[in-house]
Amino acid sequence: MKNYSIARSRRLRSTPYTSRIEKQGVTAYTSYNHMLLPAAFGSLEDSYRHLKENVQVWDVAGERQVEISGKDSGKLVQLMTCRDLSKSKIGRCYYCPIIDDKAGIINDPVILKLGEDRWWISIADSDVILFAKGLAIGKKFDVKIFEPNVDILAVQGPKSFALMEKIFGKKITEMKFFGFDYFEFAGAKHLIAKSGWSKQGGYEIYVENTESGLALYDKLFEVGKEFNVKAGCPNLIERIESALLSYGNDMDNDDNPLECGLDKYVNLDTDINFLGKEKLKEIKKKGVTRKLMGVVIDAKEINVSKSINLINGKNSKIGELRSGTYSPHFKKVIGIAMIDKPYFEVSETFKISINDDVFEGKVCDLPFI
Ligand code: THG
Repeated sequence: MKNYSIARSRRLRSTPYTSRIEKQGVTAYTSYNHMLLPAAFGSLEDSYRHLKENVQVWDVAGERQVEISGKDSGKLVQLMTCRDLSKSKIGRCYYCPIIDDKAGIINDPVILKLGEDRWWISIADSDVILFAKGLAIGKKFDVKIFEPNVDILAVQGPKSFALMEKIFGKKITEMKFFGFDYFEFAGAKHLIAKSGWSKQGGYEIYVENTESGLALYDKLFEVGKEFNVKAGCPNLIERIESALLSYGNDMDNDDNPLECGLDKYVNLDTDINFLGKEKLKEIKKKGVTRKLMGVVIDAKEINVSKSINLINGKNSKIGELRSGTYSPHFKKVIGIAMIDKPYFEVSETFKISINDDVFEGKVCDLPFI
């Protein structure tokens, strides 16, 4: 496949870290919230192995924040998500599907409760700010909605704890998963959460003070030498093996959270008010007609740039593959697929065409491991 460069313009925003990662060998970008998101630093498989054993620093500034503050901010945030936030606490992060009135997923952000009347919605790739503003205008809510200058740096991998402890002290290792707190560095306070888009452990630093953030970026690499730190980015192999869902790839506005296995984050039995609640109750009562499942395919490589149909022995379509990669762990191709009823059973078999060759595959549960 021929590769093309990506044309730069104001519309496709750079991040404060772009010049640094370009010196450090970024080889591919994707776009995320109208911003450059690094997609590779050379071989995906080398980066995957490195991430599982060491520590990486990621420029994930594309995970933009939508700040919602004001008297009605709690009401607006709850209106947008099917997860019950009535008992949410300041200093905690919450993974929350945002859905519309038809229960179609708008986004699957991490929501941070900064204060009783102040929230950050750390978004996946869709324009949540427009949805939030539309709702606030329609409902005449007393809120302020804007995109603050926050550029996240993720520190991921098993050695991230030792590296961060060297810079910030023991307190940072005592934080709970999905908790956050503020830590001082080079004259600025940084919000740091124990979170990140890998299952290898680590932190996310929500950089508001760019100058201090860049000094911290350099410090992470200086102190990180002894931990074999490298520049990295969300890794396709690691995230599929870990079954971390990617909005726009694995699910989009035509899917609902129950089809996507996000049941844990759907609360229908409390008296909270959110868009799509009645619709979701109806879907739950009837049962879903398709489900996001894992698949394992007897192949050595795949490149998914659009949905690929999965066909059974009777030539019927049983579903579509939405993401996939070769997995060094399983020594096969693994992927995430939307499988139609009645085929969404573990061990259901199918055929798939990859680069004009036909391969055999099997449906399995998520997560794979
Ligand atoms: N970090 C931050 N913002 C983000 C992402 C992130 N915004 C976009 C995107 N990633 C949102 N998607 C996810 C998906 C999964 C998780 C986080 C963000 C995640 N899930 C945990 C899991 O599946 O084990 C736990 C969730 C829970 O149980 O609360 O971490 O990565 N800032």
